[in-house]
Order: sequence, then structure tokens, then C-alpha cells
Amino acid sequence: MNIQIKRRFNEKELPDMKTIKSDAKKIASGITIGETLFMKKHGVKSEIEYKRKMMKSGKIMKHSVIGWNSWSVTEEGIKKVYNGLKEAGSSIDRFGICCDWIMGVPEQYRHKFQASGSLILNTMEEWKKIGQVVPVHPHLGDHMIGSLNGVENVVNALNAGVTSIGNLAQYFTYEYPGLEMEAYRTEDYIKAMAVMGEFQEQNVCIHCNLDDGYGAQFHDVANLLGWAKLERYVAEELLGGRLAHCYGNLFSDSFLRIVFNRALSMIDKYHTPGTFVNGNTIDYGFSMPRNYAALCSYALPDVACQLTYPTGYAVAPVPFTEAIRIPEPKEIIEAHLTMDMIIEKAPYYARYIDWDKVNSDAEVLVTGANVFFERVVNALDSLGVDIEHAGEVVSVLKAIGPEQLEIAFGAGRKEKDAMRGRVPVRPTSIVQTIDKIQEDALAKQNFEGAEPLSGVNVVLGSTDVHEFGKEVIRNYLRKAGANVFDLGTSVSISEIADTLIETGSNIVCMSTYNGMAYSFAKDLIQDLEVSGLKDTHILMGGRLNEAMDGSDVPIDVTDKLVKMGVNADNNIDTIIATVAAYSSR
Ligand code: B12
Repeated sequence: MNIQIKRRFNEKELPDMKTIKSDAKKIASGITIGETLFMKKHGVKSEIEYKRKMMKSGKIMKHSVIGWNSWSVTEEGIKKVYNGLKEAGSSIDRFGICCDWIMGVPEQYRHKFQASGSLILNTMEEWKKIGQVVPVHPHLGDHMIGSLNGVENVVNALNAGVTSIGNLAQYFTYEYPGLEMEAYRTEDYIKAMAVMGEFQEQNVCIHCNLDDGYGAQFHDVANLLGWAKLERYVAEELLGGRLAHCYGNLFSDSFLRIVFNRALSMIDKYHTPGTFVNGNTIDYGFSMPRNYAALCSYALPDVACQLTYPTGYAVAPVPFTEAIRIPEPKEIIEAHLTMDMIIEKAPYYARYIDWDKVNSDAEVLVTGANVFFERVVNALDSLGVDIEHAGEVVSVLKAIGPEQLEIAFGAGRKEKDAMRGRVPVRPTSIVQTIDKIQEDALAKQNFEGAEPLSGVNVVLGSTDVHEFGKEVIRNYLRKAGANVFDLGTSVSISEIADTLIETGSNIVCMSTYNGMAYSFAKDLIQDLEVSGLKDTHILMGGRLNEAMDGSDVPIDVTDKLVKMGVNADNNIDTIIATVAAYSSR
């Protein structure tokens, strides 16, 4: 087996599972699940209990992501959304409170990181208030577990009455540049899940958004489902928890969404209600009428599926401004009112959908997923990994990575010329979407056989976890003949400077999405000056915004970037001409 394992620590040095579990038991004994206003209103002790009631009564639940940058703004925003919906005769069941990645870092290291503009709970008072503002379930999806601060976050969240905590997926894809604590992180990760496992009977669930982790990087949906099964194996069989999945951001094929929903239910032996089906955010762009249609196109099948097969997944009306910036309360309300109409009309569609076809497509995925799962587990075993040790399993899977897993163990038939050497059982939507963006951009260029960037060295990276913009730019520049040095995601400024020196390049292309375009550019320019690289040309693209001058949401900083000398055209169609003009060939 030709597998490269990029280990960051020796997994055999992790404490054994008995120690992890007994630590978790001790920690759990000091926790009392708090009572939220939501629990009081609905007479339940957990969100899952509520979901089961709603599933029985055939009610569709609704979810919104809330991502403001301070507790006071969040508190006020939550009230505005709740009251605004109430006045309009509508409602919301759960808020996905989007915390900043800083929440995943222990207090003593936080000064080393730049906040990404989402919520940071600074005091115990703020933690306690999460469930005491309005009677809506507070879901903590991001940057709780899988980070460097999982156990502490889980303890605080459970004490506050939060009974769905994530995000299992982020262990695999989110990084904390400059803090190399992978062994610590892995132990903390599995311990945090084991603590939640202690509350399994009280219906606490471990949340995982598949699209936030390695799930987003598979090309074949069958392997993605097999990956979901691996996650279940770790969280449920090895750590005693209950896993609630979430997916959807990257599913633009409306019917694949429901096929996948059915398939996920088929591999869920404990019948844990899912957290939510996220909206298809990838199709959202800058045209509001198109975004409006995007919502309707994904929401109809999502609702129809929940009406026919209630599996507890809340549906998510994504605000129409999704591709521009973090939404304001009124935009969240508007999207809910649109979703309400969809919920009203979905029964007409549900009864004409060919559910036999949906279920048989789902079964095909399950068959593929089982193949992938078995192959991966057997391979881990033969590589000497203790497959009963959650920490060994997750760290080695992370070190192998989705690309190798898919190439070596994918369910698809082998074929030399296929992407990753296998014909997907069913290709993922994201692969189709990215291919289309690239094809459209290339169709507008006419290289006439020549490679306009031949011999040009370009350093490329993304400031954060978003990689698709970078991928498209990389493939595009390479097609034009450039030598692209791709530094990957969450790139640090020192890596950029080092690579510029090593490659002799004078061009940096950075994708940035997390609302830190200005600060990143400012720090980069300063660092390049200090390193004697001030003649470097910087191009930036993605979402060129940042919360500045007291603003709660990110505002466009294109002009500021241009003033600093950064090329902020953010345009794939002009990038070749721009790079050619900058090149010092
Ligand atoms: C996919 C996605 C994700 C995926 C990323 C998966 C992955 N492996 O890349 C996941 C789910 C993981 C994710 C996570 C987050 N996301 Co996100 N995500 C998106 C989404 C839906 C699509 C972005 C994308 O990839 N588009 C596809 C690319 C190919 O198209 P494009 O962006 O238009 O790129 C074009 C141009 O911009 C340009 N371009 C891009 N880069 C470059 C570089 C150069 C040099 C040039 C010249 C041009 C250029 O060329 C491209 C092709 O035309 C957007 C919403 C949206 N619809 O845009 C939110 C969005 C970008 N995410 C957002 C946020 C806030 C986050 C989180 C911080 C949320 C959180 N608190 O956890 C986390 C990130 C956490 C972290 N630690 O970094 C915000 C950003 C808000 C802002 N800045 O105002 C957005 C806008 C959603 C929103 N409305 O809140 N996200």
C-alpha cells in the first residue's frame, strides 16, 4: 500500500482510551446541563427531545446561522430576529451561533491570533446568557470541539444548556498557524467528545457539519458518506456519544440533497435527529433575484424530504446577501418569510416526488460507503493503527488526507484517466461547480497555443480555510503556463516571505474570505518591507472586507487596499494580463 502518512506526532504516545474515558467521566461529574428558555417553553430537557416531538407532529423546524462579532450585538440581534419573526407570524427553532476561531484557542495563546469577526464569549456571564435571551435553541456549531479548547468549551456549553455542540469536522481542516500542539489537540478533541458521550442518555449530541471538514474535499458522494460513517464509528462506537450530522452548503444539486439525506439516515443506527440541512450557499452570488431562486430551489426538496421522512433536520433559509457579507437581522427575517412560503407549498411537490428512485439512489451510495468504510478501517488496521483508539484513528486519518483516502480506498471503479483515478459512484456538486467556474473563465481566454505566463513564478495561498477561490486561480494560472507555488490554506505571512525568497518570485496572489483583508494586507506589506521584498506585487481576491471603524459587519475595503498598492481587482478574467505585466521575467 503506497500511502503517505504526514504524521505531526506519534499517535502511540496518546493516553490510552481507559484514561481518556475516566478523565471524561470525572469532568462530566462536575457538569449540570443548564435550563434554557427554550427548554422551559417546550417542556423538554434537550433539543433532541424537542425534535422528536416535532418529527411526530410533522412540523418543519428552521435554523439560522448567527455570526456577529460581540455578545452585545448578538444578544440584540437574536432578539430582533425572534421578535421580528413573531410579529410577522413566523418563528425560528434554533440559532447556530457562529463563534470565532479564537474560541478554539486556550486563553493564554489568544493574543497570537487575529479574530475573524465572529463571536467571542469573553466571560462566564456571556456564556450563561446564551440560552436566556429568547426561547430558541442555542446551537454551538463552530470552533468548540476539534479545536485546541474542546473540553473547556463543552463544559461551558453544557452548563449553559446547549445540547448540540460541534464541530467534529473541524479537527481535520482548521489550523492554528504558529501553535503546533497536535497531540494536545487530539487528546482534547476525543476527550471533549467522550464528555458528551457521558450525557448520551440526556440526548446531548455531537454536531458535525460534513461540509466544514474533509467531507468538503471528496469528489465522490459515496466516499463522503463512507467518511460520515467513519465519523459515526469514532464518535459513537469508540466514544459513546451520539452524532448529529449536518450538510448542505456545498450541495447545489437539489435532488442530491435529498438522496444524501436519505442515505445519511440509512447509516444512522441510533436514529439521532440531524442538526440541520444547511442551505446551498455555493450558488449564492451577487444577484439578489438569482439568490432568491437559489433558496427556493434547495429549500423545496429539503422540506419535501422532511415532510415525507422526518429525520429532525431543521431547514436553513440562507439570507440573500450570503455571498456578500455576514447578514443583518432583517435579512435573516426576510429569508425565513421566504422559507415559510416554501413550507406551505412543499406538500404539493412531496407527493409527486419519486421516493422509490430517491431511496434506491441512496442505497447505491450506502453500498459504496460501506466499501469505502471497510477498506479504510482494514487499511488502518494493517498500518498498525489501534482501531479501537479514537485518537489514533482520527490523527492517522487526518495525516492521510481525503485525496489519498479517495484514490486508494474509494468506492468508484478504477480508471486511469478519471480524476483521482476512479469514476465516482456519484460526483459531488462542488466538483461540478468549481469545474464550471474554471471552464467559463478559460472559455473567455484565447491563448492560441501559447502560454502567456510561461516561466513566471507566482506564490499563492489563502489567508483562511476557504480554498475553492485559490484552487480555481491556481489551476487557471497553471493553464496559462505559470509556475504556481501553492502554500495552501491558513497561510502565515512568514511562509509567504520565505517562499518569495526561495522561488525568486515577485508576485503573491492571496485569496481571503474571513473578513480580514485589510489587516492581512497591512501586515503582509510591512513584513515584506522588513524582509527586503518591498517590490513584490500583491493581488488579493475573495471577500475583500473587514469590520472597521466600529462597524459590526465587515465592510468593503477594496479602496483601502488599492491605496496601499494592492491589486484588488478580484477578477479571474483579468488576472493573466495583470500577472504578465507584473512579472520580472
Ligand atoms: C464554501 C464556503 C465555506 C466552506 C469552505 C470550504 C473550503 N474547503 O474552501 C466552509 C463551510 C468550510 C466555510 C467556512 C467558513 N466561512 Co465560508 N463560505 C463559503 C461560500 C459558501 C463560498 C465561497 C467559495 O468558495 N466560492 C467559490 C469561489 C470559486 O468563488 P468566489 O468566492 O466568487 O471566487 C471568485 C473571485 O472572488 C475570485 N478570487 C478568489 N480568490 C482570488 C484570489 C485572487 C488573487 C484573485 C485575483 C481573485 C480571486 O476568483 C474566483 C473565481 O471567479 C461563501 C458564501 C458565498 N456564496 O460566496 C461563504 C463565506 C465566504 N464564508 C464566510 C464565513 C464567515 C465563514 C466562517 C468564518 C464561518 C465561521 N465563523 O465559522 C468559516 C471559516 C472559518 C475559518 N477558520 O476560516 C463568509 C465571509 C463573510 C465576510 N467576509 O463578510 C461568507 C461570505 C458567508 C457569509 N455570508 O457569512 N465557508
